[in-house]
Amino acid sequence: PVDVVCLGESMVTFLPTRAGRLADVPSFVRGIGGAESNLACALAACGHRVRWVGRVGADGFGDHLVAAIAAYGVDTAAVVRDPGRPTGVYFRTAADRAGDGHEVVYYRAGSAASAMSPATVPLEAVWSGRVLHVSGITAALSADCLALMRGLTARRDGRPLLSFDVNHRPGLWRDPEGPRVLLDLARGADLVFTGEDEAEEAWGVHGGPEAVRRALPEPATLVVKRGALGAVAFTRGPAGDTVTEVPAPVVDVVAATGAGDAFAAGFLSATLRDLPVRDRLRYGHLWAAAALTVAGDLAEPPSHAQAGRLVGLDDDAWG
Ligand code: KDG
Repeated sequence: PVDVVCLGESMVTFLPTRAGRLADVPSFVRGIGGAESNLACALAACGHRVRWVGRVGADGFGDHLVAAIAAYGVDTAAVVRDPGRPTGVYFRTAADRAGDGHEVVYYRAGSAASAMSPATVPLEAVWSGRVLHVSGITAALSADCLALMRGLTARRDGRPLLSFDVNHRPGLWRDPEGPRVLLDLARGADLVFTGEDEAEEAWGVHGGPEAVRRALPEPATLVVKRGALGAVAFTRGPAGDTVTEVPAPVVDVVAATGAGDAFAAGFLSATLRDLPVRDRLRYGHLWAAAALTVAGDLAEPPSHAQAGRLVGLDDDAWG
């Protein structure tokens, strides 16, 4: 029995050995990335049963990705290897002191994962968990991937809880109107994560978390992340509607990449353990804080025992 299935493209990532522009950085260090597998690795590292479903090339980068993700304890048995297409790769640079040089450059067009479709992805494995977690990145990869996302987000009785992270990546959309489809997809999910900034950029929603909720009333739970300000969860249930706001802890940010995935992982971990909404948000913040303080996509999340102590502190300690 699997707790969470994550579906999406994973890539080998290359992180710079020094700050500066892509044109100037002489060498990079290999890591692994991909929003959905980042979430899978974080959950598995904390003892949840997690499966990652995706497609990678039948190449060395594909071997590395599958092995590195499996090493976190994630079940990779349903990952498809494509002999005809390569594994996606991306490079990241870090800003120098003047603040110049933060770039994200993808080499993923035509990747094995871009051929994900309802026909090429093992749907039985996709729906085999208590939760299916997907993200808006997949919708941007190809027409086939968008068709897959439309199918997965179509409401169906009895399906596992569908968790959707909007993950708007402007660099992946050629048509500026493209990201509007993320709103339709989010409407079909049960649990949605979005940044307030993403909702503005992707959908033109201004006016804070309440405005985002008005634009997206369907999901039973909507989490609006506000960066250093914290996060707000809107829930709808038999006992009525609730709005819960939790401030974020103050951290020295090394790199923001992967923090959203870690937040969603912490929130889901607490959801799987039926903790109250306030604690779900606190777990999200704590796991995000761990990811914010490392250069790579992935950090070791705090253990349940450690996190439990911090989550249990009173509101003053969190404010
Ligand atoms: O959330 C982190 C991801 O953005 C990173 O791992 C790369 O999946 C990725 C993407 O498509 O941007």
